[in-house]
Amino acid sequence: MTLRIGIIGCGGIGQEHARRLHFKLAGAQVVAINDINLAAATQFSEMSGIKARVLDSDQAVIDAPDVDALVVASWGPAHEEQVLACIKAGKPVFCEKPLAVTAEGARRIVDAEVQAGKKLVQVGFMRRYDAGYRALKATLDAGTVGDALLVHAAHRNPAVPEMYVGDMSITDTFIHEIDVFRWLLDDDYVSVQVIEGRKTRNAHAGLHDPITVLLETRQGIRIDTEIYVACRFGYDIQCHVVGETGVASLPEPMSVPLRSNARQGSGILMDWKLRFIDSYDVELQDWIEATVRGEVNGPDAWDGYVASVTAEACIEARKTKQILPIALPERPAFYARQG
Ligand code: NAI
Ligand code: ISE
Repeated sequence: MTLRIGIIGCGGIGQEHARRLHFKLAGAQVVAINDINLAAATQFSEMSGIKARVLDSDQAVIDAPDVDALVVASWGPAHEEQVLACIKAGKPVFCEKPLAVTAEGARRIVDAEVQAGKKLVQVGFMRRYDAGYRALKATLDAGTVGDALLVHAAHRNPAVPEMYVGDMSITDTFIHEIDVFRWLLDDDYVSVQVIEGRKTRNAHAGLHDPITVLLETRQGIRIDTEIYVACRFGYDIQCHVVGETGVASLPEPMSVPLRSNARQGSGILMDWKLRFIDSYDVELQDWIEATVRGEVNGPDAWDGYVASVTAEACIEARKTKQILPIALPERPAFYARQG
């Protein structure tokens, strides 16, 4: 069966997902698209060669009888309403992060899905599909370094645009770590502290950069993460898990080690798209196959909700300069972990 897909939001990542779904991955075809900028959507449909129907509203894509499933890649503030509309229509939806821009909004999605009685929502936390993170998780699950005690991590971007301001280091960037550490450690968070230290002169006026986030999990694991989005030197994702008998680290992306000109070293990527390009492919191929089986296999609405609750706690902790508790309701049976 070919899964017929509607895309809502044809900006940077919407275009990339549309191309990979239509041309690269197996079992899917993009049949309808929408963007609030209809001219841009039309141009994309033609220029990309996808030649999907361009519909004049998000709801028209959701309602289209030949659309089996949706990809929501619009701006974050539009996600909640669009995902709720997909649930109402009974259609599976892959929503880019964040699931919603508030925890309350994400909770409304969880409640609507539970009410509908069927899991339909997957959130675009693609790091769970990255070969490096998967190898690290397999190492931890095998007990190779014993129980995890500490995590030292970093999320470094070379630069961010002027529109990236305020708490986006948390809501746009650190949100990936929030999700991936829960999955990696099979745990949830109980407290958070955010520390603003010396600011780099390379950050623009609206941004305090870098920051450090300290999370504590239910099992007492302490996680420190540096978020440094004007670091200049590269897109650099680090994760080192200290266990009782050793340290397990996220593998570096492949790069040819060089000895040349009296120096030795290897390259660092500059673009997050290149760092995670394979994981987007694996993520969406898995989504296509699970959707055809009528399942949600990846990060679900509950994961999206927990990420939003945690992000809000981080923002409050940053504002108050306090160590704050993270209060999560019990995971509903509807979202019980598989396996
Ligand atoms: P973008 O700004 O390039 O594209 C967003 C598009 O959505 C624009 O074309 C805009 O016109 C359209 N749009 C806005 N509101 C809309 C609405 N109500 N209905 C239809 N279209 C609407 O942004 P980008 O980078 O593509 O990000 C989109 C989403 O994907 C964001 O939530 C972002 O956080 C997420 N993202 C996820 C990444 C990941 O690694 N998983 C990487 C980059 C973005
Ligand atoms: C961007 O929106 C993403 O989602 C990337 O994966 C992340 O690394 C980057 O920091 C964000 O700005």
